[in-house]
Amino acid sequence: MSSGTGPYSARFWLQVNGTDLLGSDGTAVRDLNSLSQAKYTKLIANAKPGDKVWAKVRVYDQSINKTSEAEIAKVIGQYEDVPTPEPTPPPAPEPVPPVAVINAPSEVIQGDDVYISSGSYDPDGTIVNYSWSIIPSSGVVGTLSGESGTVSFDKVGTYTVRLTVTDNDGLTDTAQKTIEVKPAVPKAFFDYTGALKENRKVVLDASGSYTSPKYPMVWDATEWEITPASSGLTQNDIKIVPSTDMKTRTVLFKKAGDYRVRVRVKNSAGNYSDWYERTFDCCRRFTSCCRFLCNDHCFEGPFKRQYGQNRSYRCFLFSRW
Ligand SMILES: [Ca+2]
Repeated sequence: MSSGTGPYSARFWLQVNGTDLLGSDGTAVRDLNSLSQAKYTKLIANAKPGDKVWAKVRVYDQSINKTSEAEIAKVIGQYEDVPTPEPTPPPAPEPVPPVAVINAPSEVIQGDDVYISSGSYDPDGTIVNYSWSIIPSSGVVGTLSGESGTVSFDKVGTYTVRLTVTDNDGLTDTAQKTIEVKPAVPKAFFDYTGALKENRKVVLDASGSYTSPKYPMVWDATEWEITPASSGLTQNDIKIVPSTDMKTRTVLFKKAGDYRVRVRVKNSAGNYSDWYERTFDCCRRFTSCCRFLCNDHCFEGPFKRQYGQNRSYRCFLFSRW
């Protein structure tokens, strides 16, 4: 700044480590209209850190015939190491949640062992936890943990198996599957021993009936129906020997003819079987009996030739064999 009006001139000195770069008298710039034009640029070649730089300027305002000086000294500093910028990492991909899958039958029999497993997977990682539940929990025998397990269902009904899986990112997914539990129904069957003749003892035995090993038969609940099947016969023609063992019945058919026997059994699950039924043909006491499935051709062909046609033969008729 100046209180005068110019014109102005300026003279610059510059030293590096005491050596004049612009001469001992400096370098002048003249006839300036403004002090803002008082500039001089000099490149210091081969400058290095630690070099001492000194500069001075003297300005002159001709209108007021005055001069003013200013000087500055500096040491060239070390270039600071500019750190190499870290490359911008690509954005991390969004973690993908796992997919929960349950492998289980949709229909099972009460009491049967049921194998249930996970078919779950994680598209971008691993599954680190399996959490199972079965609803309702009452009636469920056994537990599921980890990737699989075996359970059984003691009660008939509809159950929901639920699986929540957690992946290594802490993300979860849940699947559920419905299992229909059908009753464990036993199967009735009976056989007999003894001759099927008038007033001869015949033992009917239902011990060949089937039930799941988990639900033993309740033999006391066995139901027998032994009824005449030929016209002319009545219930009085059947004698049932009293017995508390319901697994078997000992009977006498008093008259020749057809009799129908059927049985049904109950197991400890409380389920009854269907009826199992057979029809017997009881012979007269002193007739010979043959034992084979019979049809209209029984008395034809070789049979007739072997035994002659004047003798009376009877066949056992096994209906619903
Ligand atoms: Ca994942």
